[in-house]
Amino acid sequence: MRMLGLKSIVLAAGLALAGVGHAAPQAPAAPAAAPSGSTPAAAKPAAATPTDPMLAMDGAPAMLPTPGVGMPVAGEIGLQPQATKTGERALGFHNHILVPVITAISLFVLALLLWVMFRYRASANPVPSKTSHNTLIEIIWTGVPVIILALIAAPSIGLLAQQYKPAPDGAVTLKAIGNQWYWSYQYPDNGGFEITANMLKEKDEVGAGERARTDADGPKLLAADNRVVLPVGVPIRLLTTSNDVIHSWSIPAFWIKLDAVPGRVNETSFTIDKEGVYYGVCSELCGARHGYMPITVEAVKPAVFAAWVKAKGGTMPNTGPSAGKPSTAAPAQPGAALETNTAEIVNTTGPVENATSAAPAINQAAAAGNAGQ
Ligand SMILES: [Cu+2]
Repeated sequence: MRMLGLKSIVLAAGLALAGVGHAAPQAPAAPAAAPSGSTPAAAKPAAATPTDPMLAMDGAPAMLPTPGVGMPVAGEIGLQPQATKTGERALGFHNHILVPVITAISLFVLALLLWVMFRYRASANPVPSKTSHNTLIEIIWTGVPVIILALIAAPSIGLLAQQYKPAPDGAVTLKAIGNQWYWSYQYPDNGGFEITANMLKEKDEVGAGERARTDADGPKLLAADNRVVLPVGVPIRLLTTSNDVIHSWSIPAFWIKLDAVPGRVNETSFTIDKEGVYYGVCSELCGARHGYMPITVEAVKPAVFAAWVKAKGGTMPNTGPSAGKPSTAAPAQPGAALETNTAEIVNTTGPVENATSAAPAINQAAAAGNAGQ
C-alpha cells in the first residue's frame, strides 16, 4: 500500500509535467520548441488523470508500465517474460532444453574430474595404467555429443526460421532508424509520418522546459519521450536502418534484436500478443551515448493504434492488405517521399515531409544537448 501511495504521487507529478504536452496535441514538437519563454507548467495547469490520452510527448495513449513486464528486474536472472509467440517458444527452448542440458553436462564433467582426481591420485594409484586406446569409450565420447547436438539443432533451426519469417500481407510496417544517439521511426504503410524518440532525463538533469522521467514513463535509462505505438495481434514488419553507424533495435520481451546498418534495410517480423509497455535499448556499441538511446514500445488494441495514427496525421491502409499506397484521405502529401512500398525504402537521410517534420530537427538539437553533458 505504501508503495502504491508513493507511486500515485510520482504518477501525479509525471502527469502534471506531461501536461506540457496538452497545450499542443497536434504539434508534438511544441513542448520542446518553447522551453525558453514562459514557464510551460504555468501555461496549462495539468488536469490529467491516469486515463488521460496523453502521456508520452507525442500524444501516445497513456499506458502505465507493469513492473517486471517488458523491463529488466533488479536482482533477477533469466530472460524477461515474453510477449510474442516466437519469444515464448525461444524462452521455452532456453529454459526447458538448453539450461537442463548445459547443467547436466557441466555436472557430469565435474563429477568425472573429481573422480579422476581422487581415484587416480599418486598415493592411491602409484602405478599408472599404460592404456592409450579404448574403442568403446572413444565411440561413446564421440557419439553422445553428436546425438546431443543433433537433438538441440532440430528445434533450434525451426526457431531460427521462425525468427526471420517475412511478415505476411496486411502487416503493419515499422521502420526504426538509428541515429547517434536517438531513434527515429517511420510508419510507411500509414502515411509515412515520423516520430523521434530521445531518452527522458532524470529530474536533476533536465533543463528549463524539458520533461523529466517519471515512474509512469518507465525505468531510468529505458524511458523515451516518444513511444513507438504498435497494435497487438497484428503482424509487425520491422525494418531497421541507420543514418550514421551501426545500431541495433532490440526489445527483449519480443525476442527481437535486429541490427540497424547504414545503407541497408534489415527486416524481420513479430506479433505482440499482450498489451503493455515494453522497453529495450540500442544493442550495438555505437558511440559515446550508446547507453542512452532507449526504445519504448506501447502495444495497444488495433482500434487505439488506428486512432493514434490518425492523431499523428497518418492514414490506415485500405482493407485490401496489399493496397500499398496511402489512402486518399492523406492530408496534403504527407507520404510523398515514402509512398513506395516497404521493400524499396532507401531514403533514410532525406528530410521527411510530414506533419511532424519539425520534430527531428528539434530533437536532434536536444540530443546534441545531451551529448554535451
Ligand atoms: Cu546505437
